[in-house]
Amino acid sequence: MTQDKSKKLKEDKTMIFSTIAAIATPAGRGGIGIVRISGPQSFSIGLNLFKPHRKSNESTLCLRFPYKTHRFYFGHFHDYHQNTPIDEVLIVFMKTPLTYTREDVVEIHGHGGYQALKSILKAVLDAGAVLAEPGEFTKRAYLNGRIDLTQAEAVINLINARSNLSREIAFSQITGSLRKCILDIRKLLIDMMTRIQAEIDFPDEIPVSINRDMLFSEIHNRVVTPIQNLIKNHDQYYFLNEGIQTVIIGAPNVGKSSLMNCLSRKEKSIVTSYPGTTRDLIEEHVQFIGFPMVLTDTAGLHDSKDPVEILGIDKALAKIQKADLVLFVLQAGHPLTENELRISKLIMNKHVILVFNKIDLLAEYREIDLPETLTGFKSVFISALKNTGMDSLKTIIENVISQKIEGFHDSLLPNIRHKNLLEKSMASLLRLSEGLLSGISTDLLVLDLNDAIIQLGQIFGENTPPDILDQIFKDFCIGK
Ligand SMILES: Nc1nc2c(ncn2[C@@H]2O[C@H](COP(=O)(O)OP(=O)(O)OP(=O)(O)O)[C@@H](O)[C@H]2O)c(=O)[nH]1
Ligand SMILES: [Mg+2]
Repeated sequence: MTQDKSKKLKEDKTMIFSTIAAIATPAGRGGIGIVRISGPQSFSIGLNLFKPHRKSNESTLCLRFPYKTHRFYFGHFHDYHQNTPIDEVLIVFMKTPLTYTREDVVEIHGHGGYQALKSILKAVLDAGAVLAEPGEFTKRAYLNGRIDLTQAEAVINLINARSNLSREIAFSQITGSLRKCILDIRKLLIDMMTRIQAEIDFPDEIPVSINRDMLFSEIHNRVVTPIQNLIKNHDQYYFLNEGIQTVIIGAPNVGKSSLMNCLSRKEKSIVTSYPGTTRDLIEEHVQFIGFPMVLTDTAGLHDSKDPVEILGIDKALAKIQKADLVLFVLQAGHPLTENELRISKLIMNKHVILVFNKIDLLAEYREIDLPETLTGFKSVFISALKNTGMDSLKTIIENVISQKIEGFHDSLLPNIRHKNLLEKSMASLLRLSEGLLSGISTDLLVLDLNDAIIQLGQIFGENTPPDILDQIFKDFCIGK
């Protein structure tokens, strides 16, 4: 452990000395629910409040503490003040260091109702524990050195994973894959630093000065390229957890809200025969081939004088800018109006699917001329009213998603915090590379190298400022 890390650990000692507790399972009714305790007093609290149904007859166990570690025991959990039974529970005592937090941990598995769990928690708090902050168990796991910051962040990603792929990536990160990758890159930089430093400190003892060309290509191939790949992974996959932003647009009354309802299989948007029904943005989360998608229904785009509608149209226009995918709804068999031609110019540079709706009103298939701005886009014919053509539309959407994720077989996925630090270290490395080529003095090279090493270290939690740590753990749920 580095000096800085041990200093930080000392600063957090006051926190570590307390014993924390929280309900670890989601609120609401359930078969079982768990109260978790961690810290130096957790065993004595559990011992005090739990009364086993059968006394242990294991001769090896100490009489004062008659439980084996990591074993379940059945019995009653008691109120602290009255000493009356609250619930029938299973309890497990887990001795440090083989625990989630690396502290002594006790878990009480009671009945899942909120009142039952609240009573257990109250007894534990009355007995001396303090209520845990969100993410405090994981924060302790980090502060006690069991996991690094990338692994702690992966815990929250795993809990929040909305697609199978994001779950797989989060799990891989929990096992330390990203940490190892960054550590390897950083180790290379530290080795370079040692070589350069040796030349500065002992110029007479180093027979040949460092080969700057070799150092340059080493930095480029073994450091800059892997960092660039990590940043690319982030950019390609940012939508894994966020969801692919898909916006449904078109002129008023073409059937945008009807399409929204078909795709989300809900009566999400109001549908009427009056043009201008939808005013606000209406969002719904759906899944396509295991990927989350945020569908947004919008106000019909046209030249409106109605101040309320104008606000809705402005919101729709802003949403188009941010969208990953645009579903442009048009009426099948009808030539594009002037208004629709104007809309088509807004989406020229977007990923667009042309959705020709209301085919049920056409007696026969009629092709229409498309403006040049729209000819490159895939199109599909549907009837949102009759729910026909949806499978073809879904297939096209799935192809768009597949294209976006094509070539991604990597489980290394930096989050936005990691990406920012990777970019900062890249900037230092680029300065270093320029310095190497322009023959800058070795002392100055060391400064840039050192910056890059520090920035990479912050990814897994070395010298990470306390406010950043608070920010990371604040997003956790209580009990994790
Ligand atoms: N025949 C037929 N009518 C449809 C179809 N889809 C929608 N409609 C009808 O068209 C009218 C407008 O539908 P909406 O889904 O509200 O259209 P919109 O584009 O959301 O309209 P605004 O919110 O006003 O911009 C309603 O009367 C729908 O029942 C379709 O496929 N065929
Ligand atoms: Mg609508």
